[in-house]
Amino acid sequence: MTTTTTHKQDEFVLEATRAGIHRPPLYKVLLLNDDYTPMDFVVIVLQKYFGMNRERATQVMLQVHTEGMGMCGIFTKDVASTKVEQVVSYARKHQHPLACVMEESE
Ligand code: TYC
Repeated sequence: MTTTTTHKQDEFVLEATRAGIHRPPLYKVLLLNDDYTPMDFVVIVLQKYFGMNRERATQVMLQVHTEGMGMCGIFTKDVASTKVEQVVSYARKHQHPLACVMEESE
């Protein structure tokens, strides 16, 4: 029973390999709260790097502020990594400690 299931899964994996149709692993980009970064600055970051309108950016910023963390979006690895670099670099340029991280999303 277990053997049959495993075998069937292997066949699907092999099929996917041959056809080149893997889903790429996806990564969440998260903003973390801190006590110093101004709220307006976080709203600007969410609009500038994550294409949110002002209303949505304000909602996400307030979620981060009250819950400690919030999601900016889900991206492929390279895109997530670039967003994290851009956000951190922009925050440091303006001397804010804003933290932005990525984590694999199942
Ligand atoms: N907690 C910050 C403040 O009170 C605002 C803030 C929100 C900072 C979201 C970081 O990711 C963040 N000024």
